[in-house]
Amino acid sequence: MSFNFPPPPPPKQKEPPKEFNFPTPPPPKQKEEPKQFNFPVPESNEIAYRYTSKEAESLFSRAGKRTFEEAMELLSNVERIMAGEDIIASLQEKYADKEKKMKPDLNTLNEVIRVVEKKVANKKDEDYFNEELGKAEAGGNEDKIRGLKIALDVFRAMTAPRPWGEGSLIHLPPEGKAIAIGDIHGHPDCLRKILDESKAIERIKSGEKLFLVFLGDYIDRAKPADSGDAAVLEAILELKHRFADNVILLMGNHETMHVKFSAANLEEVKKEFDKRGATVESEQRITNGWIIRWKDRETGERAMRLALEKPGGGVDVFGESSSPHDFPESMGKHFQDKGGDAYGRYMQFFKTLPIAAVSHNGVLLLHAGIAKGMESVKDLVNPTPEVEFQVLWNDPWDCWHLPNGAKFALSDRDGRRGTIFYFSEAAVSEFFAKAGLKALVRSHQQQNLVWNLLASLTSTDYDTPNIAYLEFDLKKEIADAKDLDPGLKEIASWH
Ligand SMILES: [Mn+2]
Repeated sequence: MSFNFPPPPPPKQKEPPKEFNFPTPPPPKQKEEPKQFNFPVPESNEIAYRYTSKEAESLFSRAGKRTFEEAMELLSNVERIMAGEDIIASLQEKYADKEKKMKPDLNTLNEVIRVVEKKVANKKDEDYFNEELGKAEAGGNEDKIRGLKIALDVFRAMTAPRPWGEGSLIHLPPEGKAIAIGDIHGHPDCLRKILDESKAIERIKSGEKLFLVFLGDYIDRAKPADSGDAAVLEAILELKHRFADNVILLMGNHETMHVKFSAANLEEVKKEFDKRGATVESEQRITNGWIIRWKDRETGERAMRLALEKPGGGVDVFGESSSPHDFPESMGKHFQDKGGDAYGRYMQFFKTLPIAAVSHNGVLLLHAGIAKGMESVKDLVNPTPEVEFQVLWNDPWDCWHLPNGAKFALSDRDGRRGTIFYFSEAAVSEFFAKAGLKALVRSHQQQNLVWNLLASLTSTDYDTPNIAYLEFDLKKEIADAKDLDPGLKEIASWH
């Protein structure tokens, strides 16, 4: 993949305020500097783009079209796989049909697995199976050929380097390629274009060691509003179900936000609203949570944002028209009377998502940013609520260098003063030196940029799939983020 954009003009360097009132700097004004992010964006994806990937097409043929029961069954299957029920289960699923046809020498898949396990234990290599397969082919024994082909597949699957989870942190395999995918936000067309353009499914099916790392924010701000969230969730779940080892789903702030809401106590929620002067008009019970409607939407929205103050323990509230937090509503529109149940089940799932992935060549992938107080990647294994909150919410300071060499500064992004931090190059640099890292890949904002240590992928809720993903090699040694993909250097040159 390469980014063929004209090099953008050099940015306007912002002067730091003369009397910098640390630790509450003014928020960056990204929206007022469109020249920095002047990439060509197709006017309409659906019209401008001709899909070519049959695999992506087939993935989306059912996405968002399942009944409630079908969607929840898919979710349960994925939960089972993610709970560590391992490769054997997914192989059994994969070969369920073929197993029925297997006969004499290797007559059940379980027997194949047992034989392969022995070979793995005895450190036999792939040549053993290739030799046996050669003999069977020479002998023309179709049953044996079929069984050995499956055995070879099983052997490869059991001996291949796989990503592994350590608490909330995923360790990527030491070789292969990774594609980091930024916020999808309920835009199935954007996800489809990414899968189409990268040929990811075809490549995984052909045996390429390719890992898709989704950086979170699958939901909210959907397009179409009534089915986009369901379609994206079903597509990523089907991907995870079919290619459990190749698909990594990280948590974003939108997932955690809804989880926090679904765990909130209604009386506590109302108290938070009262404190902030927002009047609750009505409340509707849904599974594991509530949809609150307030009289004055603006005051309600403000109250909602302020209610996020307490990391890990705060309350979060969603109003009837509370875009960009409209996932409960979109589930209601899509599954009607089952919408609340679907919402509740997805909340259970979101709670289990890891928050970061790390590669052997020093790339750290997460939704938003590094956290104040983090000393090593081990702090992501079982993160404190504060670290987890910041990983999902923090932003890079838009000039990258905070005044006076500061590493972190409190942010008041969206009025959430007190818990979100801006981080500077100095912060990343210091953390990377301790942690042995080279590049941070994150998304979370409407900007696409590469600085020396940071690659930020724009959110697809602005219909920009072509710059919302980044492919890189997991083995190649890199010095910094600019080495992740040669095409990115062009973008990097302006800063
Ligand atoms: Mn986000």
